[in-house]
Amino acid sequence: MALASNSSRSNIEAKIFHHAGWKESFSAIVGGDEVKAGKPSPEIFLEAAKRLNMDPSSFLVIEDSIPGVTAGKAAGMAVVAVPSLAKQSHLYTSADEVINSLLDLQLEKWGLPAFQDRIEGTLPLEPWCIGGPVIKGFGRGSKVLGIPTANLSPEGYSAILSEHPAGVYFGWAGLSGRGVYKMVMSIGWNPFFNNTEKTIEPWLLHDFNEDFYGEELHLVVVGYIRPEATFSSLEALIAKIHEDRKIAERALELPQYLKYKDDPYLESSLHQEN
Ligand code: ADP
Ligand code: RBF
Ligand code: MG
Repeated sequence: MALASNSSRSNIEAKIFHHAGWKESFSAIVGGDEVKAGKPSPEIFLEAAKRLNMDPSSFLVIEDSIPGVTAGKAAGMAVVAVPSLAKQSHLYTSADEVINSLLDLQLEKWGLPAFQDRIEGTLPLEPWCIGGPVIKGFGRGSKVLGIPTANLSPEGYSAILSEHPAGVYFGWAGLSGRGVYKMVMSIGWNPFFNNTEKTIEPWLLHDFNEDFYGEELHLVVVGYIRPEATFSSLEALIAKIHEDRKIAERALELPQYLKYKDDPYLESSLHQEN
Protein backbone atom coordinates (compact mmCIF):
# COMPACT_ATOMS: atom_id res chain seq x y z
CA MET A 1 0.00 0.00 0.00
CA ALA A 2 1.40 3.37 -1.04
CA LEU A 3 0.43 7.00 -0.58
CA ALA A 4 0.98 9.31 -3.56
CA SER A 5 0.06 12.97 -3.18
CA ASN A 6 0.89 16.20 -4.97
CA SER A 7 1.53 17.72 -1.52
CA SER A 8 5.17 17.96 -0.59
CA ARG A 9 6.65 15.03 1.27
CA SER A 10 7.07 17.15 4.41
CA ASN A 11 3.44 18.36 4.30
CA ILE A 12 2.20 14.80 3.92
CA GLU A 13 4.23 13.73 6.93
CA ALA A 14 3.04 16.71 8.97
CA LYS A 15 -0.57 15.79 8.13
CA ILE A 16 -0.38 12.09 9.03
CA PHE A 17 2.12 12.37 11.88
CA HIS A 18 -0.51 12.65 14.64
CA HIS A 19 -2.45 9.57 13.54
CA ALA A 20 -0.85 6.57 15.21
CA GLY A 21 0.09 3.86 12.74
CA TRP A 22 -0.76 5.73 9.54
CA LYS A 23 2.78 6.32 8.35
CA GLU A 24 3.73 2.72 9.09
CA SER A 25 0.77 1.40 7.13
CA PHE A 26 2.29 2.60 3.83
CA SER A 27 5.18 0.76 2.19
CA ALA A 28 5.95 3.89 0.18
CA ILE A 29 5.02 7.57 0.43
CA VAL A 30 5.63 9.73 -2.66
CA GLY A 31 5.31 13.52 -2.42
CA GLY A 32 4.80 15.98 -5.26
CA ASP A 33 8.34 17.30 -4.75
CA GLU A 34 9.78 13.84 -5.40
CA VAL A 35 8.69 13.67 -9.04
CA LYS A 36 9.18 15.94 -12.05
CA ALA A 37 5.48 16.31 -12.82
CA GLY A 38 2.64 15.87 -10.35
CA LYS A 39 -0.89 14.63 -11.08
CA PRO A 40 -2.45 14.57 -13.71
CA SER A 41 0.87 13.17 -14.94
CA PRO A 42 1.10 9.42 -14.20
CA GLU A 43 4.63 9.84 -12.86
CA ILE A 44 3.75 9.89 -9.15
CA PHE A 45 1.83 6.59 -9.35
CA LEU A 46 4.52 4.97 -11.52
CA GLU A 47 7.11 6.03 -8.94
CA ALA A 48 5.01 4.47 -6.15
CA ALA A 49 4.75 1.22 -8.13
CA LYS A 50 8.49 1.24 -8.73
CA ARG A 51 9.23 1.67 -5.02
CA LEU A 52 6.97 -1.29 -4.25
CA ASN A 53 8.63 -3.23 -7.05
CA MET A 54 5.25 -4.14 -8.54
CA ASP A 55 3.72 -3.87 -11.97
CA PRO A 56 1.57 -0.69 -12.30
CA SER A 57 -1.30 -2.72 -13.76
CA SER A 58 -1.67 -4.59 -10.45
CA PHE A 59 -2.51 -1.39 -8.51
CA LEU A 60 -5.86 -0.02 -7.47
CA VAL A 61 -5.82 3.78 -7.09
CA ILE A 62 -8.28 5.43 -4.69
CA GLU A 63 -8.65 9.11 -5.61
CA ASP A 64 -10.77 12.09 -4.62
CA SER A 65 -9.63 14.53 -7.34
CA ILE A 66 -10.15 14.60 -11.10
CA PRO A 67 -6.43 15.18 -11.89
CA GLY A 68 -5.67 12.20 -9.65
CA VAL A 69 -8.09 9.98 -11.58
CA THR A 70 -6.47 11.12 -14.85
CA ALA A 71 -3.03 10.31 -13.43
CA GLY A 72 -4.07 6.85 -12.22
CA LYS A 73 -5.61 5.88 -15.55
CA ALA A 74 -2.56 7.21 -17.44
CA ALA A 75 -0.40 4.99 -15.19
CA GLY A 76 -2.43 1.98 -16.37
CA MET A 77 -4.05 1.42 -12.99
CA ALA A 78 -7.63 0.69 -11.95
CA VAL A 79 -9.14 3.79 -10.32
CA VAL A 80 -11.97 4.14 -7.81
CA ALA A 81 -13.02 7.77 -7.35
CA VAL A 82 -14.42 9.06 -4.06
CA PRO A 83 -15.29 12.70 -4.89
CA SER A 84 -14.72 15.00 -1.94
CA LEU A 85 -17.53 17.30 -3.05
CA ALA A 86 -21.16 16.22 -3.11
CA LYS A 87 -23.00 15.77 -6.41
CA GLN A 88 -19.82 15.80 -8.50
CA SER A 89 -19.76 12.16 -9.56
CA HIS A 90 -20.79 12.96 -13.16
CA LEU A 91 -17.42 14.74 -13.63
CA TYR A 92 -15.43 11.60 -12.87
CA THR A 93 -16.23 9.72 -16.08
CA SER A 94 -12.75 8.26 -16.61
CA ALA A 95 -12.73 6.45 -13.24
CA ASP A 96 -13.53 2.73 -13.27
CA GLU A 97 -16.02 3.28 -10.44
CA VAL A 98 -17.31 6.30 -8.53
CA ILE A 99 -18.41 5.70 -4.95
CA ASN A 100 -19.95 8.12 -2.48
CA SER A 101 -17.69 7.31 0.45
CA LEU A 102 -15.04 4.86 1.61
CA LEU A 103 -17.81 3.04 3.49
CA ASP A 104 -18.80 1.70 0.06
CA LEU A 105 -15.37 0.50 -1.04
CA GLN A 106 -15.59 -3.17 -2.09
CA LEU A 107 -12.06 -4.47 -2.50
CA GLU A 108 -13.21 -7.86 -3.78
CA LYS A 109 -14.38 -6.15 -6.98
CA TRP A 110 -10.71 -5.45 -7.72
CA GLY A 111 -9.23 -8.85 -6.98
CA LEU A 112 -8.22 -7.86 -3.46
CA PRO A 113 -9.30 -9.55 -0.20
CA ALA A 114 -12.67 -8.22 0.95
CA PHE A 115 -13.08 -6.24 4.17
CA GLN A 116 -14.35 -8.59 6.86
CA ASP A 117 -16.22 -6.10 9.03
CA ARG A 118 -19.78 -6.28 7.65
CA ILE A 119 -22.28 -8.14 9.86
CA GLU A 120 -25.72 -9.22 8.61
CA GLY A 121 -25.83 -6.57 5.90
CA THR A 122 -24.51 -3.78 8.12
CA LEU A 123 -21.22 -2.03 8.76
CA PRO A 124 -20.60 -1.30 12.46
CA LEU A 125 -19.48 2.29 13.12
CA GLU A 126 -17.93 4.08 16.04
CA PRO A 127 -21.29 5.31 17.44
CA TRP A 128 -22.10 8.98 16.94
CA CYS A 129 -24.89 11.15 18.27
CA ILE A 130 -27.16 13.75 16.78
CA GLY A 131 -30.34 15.29 18.14
CA GLY A 132 -32.69 18.23 18.36
CA PRO A 133 -36.32 19.11 17.90
CA VAL A 134 -38.27 17.32 15.16
CA ILE A 135 -38.86 19.76 12.30
CA LYS A 136 -41.23 19.86 9.33
CA GLY A 137 -39.85 18.21 6.19
CA PHE A 138 -41.26 18.15 2.68
CA GLY A 139 -44.47 16.54 3.94
CA ARG A 140 -43.67 13.67 1.62
CA GLY A 141 -42.62 10.77 3.85
CA SER A 142 -46.02 9.62 5.06
CA LYS A 143 -48.06 10.95 2.16
CA VAL A 144 -46.04 9.77 -0.83
CA LEU A 145 -44.10 6.82 0.59
CA GLY A 146 -46.19 5.73 3.57
CA ILE A 147 -42.95 6.06 5.54
CA PRO A 148 -42.91 8.92 8.08
CA THR A 149 -39.48 10.35 8.85
CA ALA A 150 -38.97 12.63 11.85
CA ASN A 151 -36.64 15.15 10.25
CA LEU A 152 -33.89 16.86 12.23
CA SER A 153 -32.53 20.22 11.16
CA PRO A 154 -29.12 19.95 9.50
CA GLU A 155 -28.36 23.46 10.77
CA GLY A 156 -25.82 23.51 13.55
CA TYR A 157 -24.63 20.03 12.65
CA SER A 158 -22.39 20.84 9.71
CA ALA A 159 -19.32 19.56 11.57
CA ILE A 160 -20.92 16.19 12.44
CA LEU A 161 -22.46 15.87 9.00
CA SER A 162 -19.24 16.61 7.15
CA GLU A 163 -17.68 13.67 9.01
CA HIS A 164 -20.48 11.33 8.00
CA PRO A 165 -21.20 10.79 4.34
CA ALA A 166 -24.68 10.66 2.87
CA GLY A 167 -26.22 7.21 3.14
CA VAL A 168 -28.58 4.92 5.02
CA TYR A 169 -27.75 4.40 8.69
CA PHE A 170 -29.46 2.83 11.70
CA GLY A 171 -29.37 2.95 15.46
CA TRP A 172 -31.43 3.96 18.46
CA ALA A 173 -33.79 6.92 18.91
CA GLY A 174 -34.79 8.47 22.25
CA LEU A 175 -37.94 10.57 22.09
CA SER A 176 -38.68 12.99 24.90
CA GLY A 177 -40.91 11.46 27.57
CA ARG A 178 -41.86 8.49 25.41
CA GLY A 179 -39.08 5.94 25.13
CA VAL A 180 -36.25 4.47 23.13
CA TYR A 181 -36.97 2.93 19.71
CA LYS A 182 -35.11 1.28 16.88
CA MET A 183 -34.59 3.58 13.93
CA VAL A 184 -33.32 3.51 10.35
CA MET A 185 -32.53 6.75 8.57
CA SER A 186 -31.32 8.42 5.44
CA ILE A 187 -28.91 11.31 5.41
CA GLY A 188 -28.42 13.13 2.14
CA TRP A 189 -30.12 14.61 -0.88
CA ASN A 190 -32.69 11.88 -1.62
CA PRO A 191 -31.46 11.34 -5.19
CA PHE A 192 -34.84 9.91 -6.22
CA PHE A 193 -36.32 13.37 -5.52
CA ASN A 194 -33.07 15.24 -6.23
CA ASN A 195 -33.35 17.61 -3.25
CA THR A 196 -31.02 20.60 -3.14
CA GLU A 197 -30.81 20.50 0.66
CA LYS A 198 -29.25 17.76 2.75
CA THR A 199 -31.82 16.17 5.07
CA ILE A 200 -31.60 13.95 8.15
CA GLU A 201 -34.60 11.62 8.14
CA PRO A 202 -34.99 8.96 10.83
CA TRP A 203 -37.87 6.51 10.58
CA LEU A 204 -38.69 5.34 14.10
CA LEU A 205 -39.63 1.66 13.95
CA HIS A 206 -42.70 1.99 16.15
CA ASP A 207 -46.35 2.87 15.56
CA PHE A 208 -47.25 6.23 17.05
CA ASN A 209 -50.80 7.47 17.35
CA GLU A 210 -49.93 11.08 16.56
CA ASP A 211 -47.28 13.44 15.20
CA PHE A 212 -44.49 14.66 17.46
CA TYR A 213 -43.24 17.77 15.73
CA GLY A 214 -41.18 20.02 18.01
CA GLU A 215 -40.35 17.23 20.45
CA GLU A 216 -36.74 16.50 21.34
CA LEU A 217 -35.29 13.52 19.48
CA HIS A 218 -31.84 12.08 20.24
CA LEU A 219 -30.18 9.53 17.98
CA VAL A 220 -27.26 7.19 18.56
CA VAL A 221 -26.13 5.99 15.15
CA VAL A 222 -24.40 2.60 15.38
CA GLY A 223 -24.08 1.33 11.84
CA TYR A 224 -24.25 1.90 8.11
CA ILE A 225 -26.31 0.00 5.56
CA ARG A 226 -25.86 1.43 2.04
CA PRO A 227 -25.37 4.57 -0.04
CA GLU A 228 -28.39 6.62 -1.12
CA ALA A 229 -29.58 5.56 -4.55
CA THR A 230 -32.11 6.46 -7.16
CA PHE A 231 -34.69 3.97 -8.39
CA SER A 232 -36.69 3.33 -11.55
CA SER A 233 -39.98 3.67 -9.68
CA LEU A 234 -41.45 4.90 -6.41
CA GLU A 235 -42.43 1.29 -5.61
CA ALA A 236 -38.78 0.22 -5.93
CA LEU A 237 -37.66 3.00 -3.54
CA ILE A 238 -40.34 2.02 -1.02
CA ALA A 239 -39.40 -1.67 -1.26
CA LYS A 240 -35.75 -0.84 -0.66
CA ILE A 241 -36.55 1.27 2.41
CA HIS A 242 -38.61 -1.62 3.83
CA GLU A 243 -35.64 -3.90 3.22
CA ASP A 244 -33.46 -1.39 5.15
CA ARG A 245 -36.00 -1.53 7.96
CA LYS A 246 -35.73 -5.33 8.18
CA ILE A 247 -31.94 -5.20 8.15
CA ALA A 248 -31.91 -2.58 10.94
CA GLU A 249 -34.54 -4.36 13.05
CA ARG A 250 -32.60 -7.61 12.95
CA ALA A 251 -29.14 -6.11 13.39
CA LEU A 252 -30.19 -4.06 16.43
CA GLU A 253 -30.85 -7.35 18.29
CA LEU A 254 -27.15 -8.25 18.01
CA PRO A 255 -25.36 -7.66 21.34
CA GLN A 256 -22.83 -5.29 19.76
CA TYR A 257 -25.63 -2.95 18.63
CA LEU A 258 -28.19 -3.74 21.36
CA LYS A 259 -25.87 -2.45 24.09
CA TYR A 260 -26.24 1.15 22.87
CA LYS A 261 -29.95 1.08 23.68
CA ASP A 262 -28.88 2.10 27.21
CA ASP A 263 -26.74 5.03 26.05
CA PRO A 264 -27.33 7.98 28.41
CA TYR A 265 -27.63 10.31 25.41
CA LEU A 266 -30.94 8.63 24.52
CA GLU A 267 -32.15 8.82 28.09
CA SER A 268 -31.27 12.52 28.37
CA SER A 269 -34.02 13.47 25.94
CA LEU A 270 -36.57 11.80 28.24
CA HIS A 271 -36.09 14.51 30.88
CA GLN A 272 -36.29 17.43 28.50
CA GLU A 273 -39.11 19.90 29.17
CA ASN A 274 -41.11 20.56 26.07
P1 ADP B 1 -42.20 15.68 7.18
O1 ADP B 1 -41.92 15.85 5.74
O2 ADP B 1 -42.72 16.91 7.83
O3 ADP B 1 -41.03 15.10 7.92
P2 ADP B 1 -43.42 13.06 7.19
O4 ADP B 1 -44.50 12.68 6.26
O5 ADP B 1 -42.06 12.51 6.96
O6 ADP B 1 -43.41 14.62 7.26
O7 ADP B 1 -43.90 12.67 8.63
C1 ADP B 1 -43.02 12.80 9.70
C2 ADP B 1 -43.73 13.08 11.00
O8 ADP B 1 -44.60 12.01 11.34
C3 ADP B 1 -42.72 13.14 12.13
O9 ADP B 1 -42.21 14.45 12.29
C4 ADP B 1 -43.51 12.68 13.32
O10 ADP B 1 -44.13 13.81 13.94
C5 ADP B 1 -44.60 11.77 12.74
N1 ADP B 1 -44.35 10.33 12.91
C6 ADP B 1 -45.32 9.43 13.25
N2 ADP B 1 -44.83 8.20 13.34
C7 ADP B 1 -43.52 8.27 13.02
C8 ADP B 1 -42.47 7.29 12.95
N3 ADP B 1 -42.71 6.00 13.21
N4 ADP B 1 -41.22 7.72 12.61
C9 ADP B 1 -41.00 9.00 12.33
N5 ADP B 1 -41.94 9.97 12.41
C10 ADP B 1 -43.21 9.62 12.75
N1 RBF C 1 -34.37 8.57 -0.80
C1 RBF C 1 -33.72 8.39 -1.96
O1 RBF C 1 -33.87 9.17 -2.87
N2 RBF C 1 -32.87 7.33 -2.13
C2 RBF C 1 -32.67 6.41 -1.15
O2 RBF C 1 -31.89 5.48 -1.36
C3 RBF C 1 -33.37 6.57 0.08
N3 RBF C 1 -33.20 5.68 1.07
C4 RBF C 1 -33.87 5.86 2.26
C5 RBF C 1 -33.71 4.94 3.29
C6 RBF C 1 -34.40 5.09 4.49
C7 RBF C 1 -34.21 4.09 5.56
C8 RBF C 1 -35.28 6.19 4.67
C9 RBF C 1 -36.03 6.37 5.95
C10 RBF C 1 -35.44 7.11 3.64
C11 RBF C 1 -34.75 6.96 2.43
N4 RBF C 1 -34.90 7.86 1.39
C12 RBF C 1 -34.22 7.70 0.22
C13 RBF C 1 -35.51 9.16 1.68
C14 RBF C 1 -36.91 9.34 1.25
O3 RBF C 1 -36.88 9.71 -0.11
C15 RBF C 1 -37.44 10.50 2.10
O4 RBF C 1 -37.52 10.08 3.43
C16 RBF C 1 -38.76 10.97 1.62
O5 RBF C 1 -38.62 11.49 0.34
C17 RBF C 1 -39.34 12.06 2.54
O6 RBF C 1 -38.60 13.24 2.47
MG1 MG D 1 -39.97 13.43 7.11
